[in-house]
Amino acid sequence: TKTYEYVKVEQRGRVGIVTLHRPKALNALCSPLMKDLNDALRAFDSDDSVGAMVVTGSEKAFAAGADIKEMKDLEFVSNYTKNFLADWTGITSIRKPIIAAVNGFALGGGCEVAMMCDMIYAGDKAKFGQPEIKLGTIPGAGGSQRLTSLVGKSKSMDMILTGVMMDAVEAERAGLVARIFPADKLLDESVKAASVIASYSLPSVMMAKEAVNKSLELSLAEGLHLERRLFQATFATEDQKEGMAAFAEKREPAFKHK
Ligand code: CO8
Repeated sequence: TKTYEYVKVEQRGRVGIVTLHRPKALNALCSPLMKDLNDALRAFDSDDSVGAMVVTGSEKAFAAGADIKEMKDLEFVSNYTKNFLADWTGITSIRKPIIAAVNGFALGGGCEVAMMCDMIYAGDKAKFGQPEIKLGTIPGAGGSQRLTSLVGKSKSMDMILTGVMMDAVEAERAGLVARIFPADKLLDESVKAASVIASYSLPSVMMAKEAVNKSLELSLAEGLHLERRLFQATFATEDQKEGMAAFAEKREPAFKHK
């Protein structure tokens, strides 16, 4: 496995784990860290022995945001001509499922990276926030868009306009977080869930992810059309035959991911 400066990678069974590792700055997302994160996820995405991924940080911080010290002297013209932040969206082109396992702070770009993943599992001490307004700026990597579709307009406005943080319980109640675990169990539980996903037919898992993500962009009619076509397409896989035969024969399926 390749090694990186700002992330650690590990594979457990069919699960690829990427741990953000910049402890001195609470995993502040400097450009080289974002490059390492994207490269590590892409490597797992194209690795046939991996079926799902977990992205995590440390117990104190998932990530405390974009690197403020790196960002503070940037100017509009170079932001625009170099399209600052455009490369952040690499995570959203990963096609296998990604669970964000969030302990501690997920602030600004950290919260945005977590929301680019497919679901968020939180440790019970996690804190989510979009505090950019306190720095004289606004969310720039999807905060105003993804947060609003996850928690609704009023809570999104509250977080983005006041900079107030949400704790794990509130974030779960609001729909930002899928499940909460004790902080020290979070990674193992996230890997366990990712292993369950990775045990299922990979083409169907990828189609399911694609269908859910498209629901956020397409009209209902277009979304239902896409879903029905993808559903029909699963019948071209050996795994659909195996899954349904196993049910009829009262045995466990043995998926081959094809
Ligand atoms: N950028 C750079 N360095 C950081 C960041 C950051 N976002 N967050 C923490 N650090 C550094 C601190 O400067 C400190 O370094 P040093 O020891 O050299 O002084 C070290 O990490 C430890 O931090 P603290 O001493 O502050 O730790 P505390 O436990 O006292 O506080 C907090 C923890 C509350 C998380 C605090 O560090 C904090 O408020 N951090 C900033 C949070 C923030 O404002 N995040 C939003 C950033 S803006 C953003 O994300 C814009 C997104 C737009 C898209 C992306 C653009 C690239």
